[in-house]
Amino acid sequence: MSVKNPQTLEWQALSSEHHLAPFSDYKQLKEKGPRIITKAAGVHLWDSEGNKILDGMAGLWCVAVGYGRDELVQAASKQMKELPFYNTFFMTAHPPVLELSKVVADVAPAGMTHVFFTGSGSEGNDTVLRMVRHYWKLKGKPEKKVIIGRINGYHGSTVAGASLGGMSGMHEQGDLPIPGIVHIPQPYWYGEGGDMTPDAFGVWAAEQLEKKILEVGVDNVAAFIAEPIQGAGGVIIPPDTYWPKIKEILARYDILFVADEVICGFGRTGEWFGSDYYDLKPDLMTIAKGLTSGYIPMGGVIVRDEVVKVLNEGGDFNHGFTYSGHPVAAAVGLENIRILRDEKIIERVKADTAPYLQKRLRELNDHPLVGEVRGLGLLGAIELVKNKATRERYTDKGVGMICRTFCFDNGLIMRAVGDTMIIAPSLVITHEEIDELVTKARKCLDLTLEALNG
Ligand code: PXG
Repeated sequence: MSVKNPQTLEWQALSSEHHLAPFSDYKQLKEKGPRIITKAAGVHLWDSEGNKILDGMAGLWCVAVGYGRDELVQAASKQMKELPFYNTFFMTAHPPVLELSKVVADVAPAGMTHVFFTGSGSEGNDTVLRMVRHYWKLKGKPEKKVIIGRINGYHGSTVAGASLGGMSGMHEQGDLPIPGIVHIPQPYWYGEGGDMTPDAFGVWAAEQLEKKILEVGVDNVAAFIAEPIQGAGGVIIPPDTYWPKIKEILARYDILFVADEVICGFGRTGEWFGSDYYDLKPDLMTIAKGLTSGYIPMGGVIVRDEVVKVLNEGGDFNHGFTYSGHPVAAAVGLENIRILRDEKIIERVKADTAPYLQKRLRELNDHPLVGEVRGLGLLGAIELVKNKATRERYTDKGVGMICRTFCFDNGLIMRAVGDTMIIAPSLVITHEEIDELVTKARKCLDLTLEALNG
């Protein structure tokens, strides 16, 4: 590979010799070497070759306030000097974790006033599993253990997270899911709706929850977990009928509802949480990513007051992480939420940048490769197909990866989930940057089509 910067090769050699990367094809990574990202500002990244790239994925769905916010650096630095670490176990706490708990409760849906902090979204969902089973035991119903997730849902990569999720590629490795976790179909109309209308398919997909509850037995079911909008699964926006029907079913049965807000939380839909957008009233909400804008790792679970009341009467909860409520992460989280609130970033997404992005993205519908453009808030998906009318795919071509590579080479980061291109830019993206994103996306769609025809 010819490079402009000899250091690129040195770093790539270190990768090959010493680094085991997450979610990567190791053989391919060894052959090609990783692209080295060296700095960032706003919504742009630079690689070690000096290329400037528009980051259409906000890091990995997380850099809500954009790169380069000095206030977050200062908050971390001040906290590191004052108290870089202390734990929150065994009857101790520190100011940042307590202040952040209050601020998260302020922005959370009504009646959800307590937070259990973790180091990541996966740890958040491990906490969910432990907490809901503990809750039902305290309620005198220890047999209520089964958690229902969804096929192609994503809830993290720890053993519990990957089991709650419904990613077949993850289940194949490591003999997952663990016992006590079952899955129902996803509300992915474009991919799986067949001849049904979106509305009819939404009802059908929701009814699968009731079917599963009855199959497992309501006395055995602890909870249902779902992302308001599936992110890693391909920005899957359920038909309008889906969540109302799910809510109806949940109201009929005594089970907990867990909204995994790791992607939807902290403004991505134009509301603070996806649960606000769809009026979901969850009992627990998993959070991470936008909580600290990814500047430092932190996740957690926001818990409804009725659940907390039961936990409060239950003695020891034998669960926690060294870094639960880490003071530096908490200080960054506090400052991040202050920025989101003071600069009215989420209000701007809702009133201005989300409608603009959605309008501009839909212009790509006229492209011969594009079967559907969908999106909501600052989330978007572009389905690549061979035949627009029948939704037929290009089988065995890896069109998504071809397009993703063109994007990478032309200064745009879009993720490919199969043949679905997805975006989730920072919440601070401007109209001009949205224009840049859509222009680059169209160019890369053209290049992909040329490559397929060539
Ligand atoms: N829940 C959801 C909904 C997520 O999107 C997690 C939990 C786990 O969070 P941590 O912090 O443990 O990674 C996530 C994470 C992708 C991709 O390919 C998405 C995630 C992670 C890695 C890759 O889009 N989401």
